[in-house]
Amino acid sequence: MVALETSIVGQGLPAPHNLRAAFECEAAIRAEGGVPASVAVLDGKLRIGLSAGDLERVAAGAVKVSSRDLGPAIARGEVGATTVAATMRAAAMAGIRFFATGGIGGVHRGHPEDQSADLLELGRTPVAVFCAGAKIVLDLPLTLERLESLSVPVLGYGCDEFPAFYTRHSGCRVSARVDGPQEAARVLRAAWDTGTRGIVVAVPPPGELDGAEELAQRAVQELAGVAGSELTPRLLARMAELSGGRSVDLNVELVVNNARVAAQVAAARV
Ligand code: PSU
Ligand code: MN
Repeated sequence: MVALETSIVGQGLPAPHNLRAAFECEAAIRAEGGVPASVAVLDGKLRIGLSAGDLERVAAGAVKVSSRDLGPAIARGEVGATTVAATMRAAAMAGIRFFATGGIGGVHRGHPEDQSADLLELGRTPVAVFCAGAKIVLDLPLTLERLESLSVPVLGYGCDEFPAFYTRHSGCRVSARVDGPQEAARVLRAAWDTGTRGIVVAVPPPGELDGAEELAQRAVQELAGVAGSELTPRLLARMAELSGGRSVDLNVELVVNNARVAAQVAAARV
């Protein structure tokens, strides 16, 4: 089983790309013989495994639900789109160890006090998060320092450099490289057997966004006054505008690629 988050459907991607990404991720997992489990808060419950209709409800409008927001969203009966942090919790509660997303949250550039709850959840919850690294709009060196402090392995899937979501290049190194599903599965098994909790499996994106760093600098500068849970969705939306939609196409491609790789590693016999 491979868990999927829905903040990417509710906040991260514009329609109709958000639902397309969700359906294509589920299809990619099934094509590898896996079972997709998209996660959301619906009808006063934390739901693990969604129907097409459920995903459409999330796409039609949902609040962003990180770990701390689970209680209020469930108790109030809100439609909640779960972030990496909240989805990791849900996956762990259901005994699911594999989870695919686009890119994890991290430490924001120029705002080191703004650290995604994704990092803390990785430090405490035993789930492998397959992602194209962390979003380029973040402070990647600081994000990797935090992950090191939290004892979170950052595995490069066929790469030595930590990917930056819209590009394979960040100038930062991963903590260990793994080549192929078998080796990845063996490393995950050995890490969990020795007390490791969350693990980042960083998969290079299947394409490159030209000028990604320049666009990221511009988006970060323009949104310097925005804080809190709104910031990441606003940065992604601005990257989409500045790139003329090219960041959105790449975002869909990379999250589907991550779902496929997660299913392949989940299926590996070790
Ligand atoms: N990956 C994507 N798009 C997204 C996200 C990840 O391709 O929108 C979401 C994830 O849900 C992640 C969140 O947990 O962005 C980070 O938000 P914050 O920085 O507020 O923790
Ligand atoms: Mn934040």
